[in-house]
Amino acid sequence: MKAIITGVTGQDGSHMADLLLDKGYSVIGTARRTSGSNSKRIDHLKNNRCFSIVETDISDNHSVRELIKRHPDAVEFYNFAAQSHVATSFNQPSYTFDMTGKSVMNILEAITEIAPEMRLYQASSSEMFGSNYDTRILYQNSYLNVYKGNSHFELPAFQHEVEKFQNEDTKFMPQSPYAIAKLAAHHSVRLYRQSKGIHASCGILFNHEGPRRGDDFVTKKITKWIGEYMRWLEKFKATPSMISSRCEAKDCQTIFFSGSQYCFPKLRLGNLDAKRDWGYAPDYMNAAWLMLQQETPDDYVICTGETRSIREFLDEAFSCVGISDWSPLVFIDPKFYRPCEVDYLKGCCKKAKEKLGWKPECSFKDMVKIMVQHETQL
Ligand code: NAP
Ligand code: F7E
Repeated sequence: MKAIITGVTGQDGSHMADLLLDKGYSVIGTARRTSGSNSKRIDHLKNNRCFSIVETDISDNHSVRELIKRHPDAVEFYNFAAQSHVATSFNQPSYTFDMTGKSVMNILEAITEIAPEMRLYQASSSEMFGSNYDTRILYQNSYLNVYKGNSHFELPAFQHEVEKFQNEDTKFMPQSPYAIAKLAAHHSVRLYRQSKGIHASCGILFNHEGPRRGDDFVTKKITKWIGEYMRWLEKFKATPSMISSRCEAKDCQTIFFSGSQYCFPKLRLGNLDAKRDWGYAPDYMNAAWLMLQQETPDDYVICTGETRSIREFLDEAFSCVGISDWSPLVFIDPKFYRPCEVDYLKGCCKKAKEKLGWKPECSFKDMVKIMVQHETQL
């Protein structure tokens, strides 16, 4: 069996290549031309005879058609290619719309015309929910009413918990050019599924992380910094407790050793209060594969059902290296605040559990540990 993966040089594409090769597929990965090499996530596959790379830019209609013409026998097509950074999308909105949104039309058209039996996976995103969530009341371990939208309502006066969540029925309310582009692609896939009858499914994936995460995403940025900081301490045979109290000054951007000239830049971050439902990337690729094994194409939310703030991620990550108070090491830089934020994400993947038999395997704690260990052991 043959499959095509766009964006194979990225986090998800590279994990998907590993997963499919393990299952015995032959994999055609696509990469766009760049002036330098960006193949570090797939270097381990370069001698694998079942893996090859084809140069393709998904924003170029001709290039996508040629790809499918050359491999009409591929049974599955996984589209992970995108400008995937939310903050960047505010500075490059049209580019993001073209790459992340409009390009998907090239893929849909080419599959419909050249290989209508080919099954398509589109990487949709929880960012499409933006500022919206639904609410339900948990009472004596069962859910009572579900309230649509994030409007306020009167709570009945008995013992209960109110849970805010997003699932396949939650209305989309995108908060960034990235999310708008993803939503355009999401609806295009639904339309081609309905109007042209192709087998195309969207995975509405919540944030998923791991050592292969891009450097500018918050989890990788934090864990990478921890790795570099620990190596810096090691170089001077120092311990975290030898750090000078000078760095506790709010506007101080550097970390010092007591009484020495050695310094290290603090970890610069933006909004620490946003909440995300973070899972482990390889688990999520399994869900994407399962979607394409179904007889009927459909859209699924993929998540852990747990939500945590960036502060909580910092607590967990620093605790892995024995640091309980990270506040003197972090500098809040307004540059990393977004013009519009997604404050709260917590998914409900009941449909994926029931229909795909999928559930997340790796816990939040283990995922953070894997990321920190990867960075400290480099
Ligand atoms: P990523 O690491 O940023 O990878 C994106 C990939 O797309 C890279 O291989 C990149 O190539 C490629 N690409 C960008 N523009 C392209 C173009 N015009 N033509 C061909 N390839 C292009 O992203 P990821 O975290 O693996 O995410 C994979 C997909 O899932 C993305 O579509 C993302 O938006 C979506 N998603 C991600 C998450 C998450 O939490 N990770 C959640 C929901 C949805 P270069 O190496 O050349 O840059
Ligand atoms: O931000 C806050 C930031 O960039 C997470 C992409 O894969 O997941 C990802 O999008 C949160 C935000 O991911 C910094 O404001 C604070 O609230 O790691 P992120 P994201 O924006 O959630 C979704 C599902 C996708 O689809 C996307 O492709 O962290 N934050 N300080 C920061 N974020 C960054 N990047 N850098 C900071 O310094």
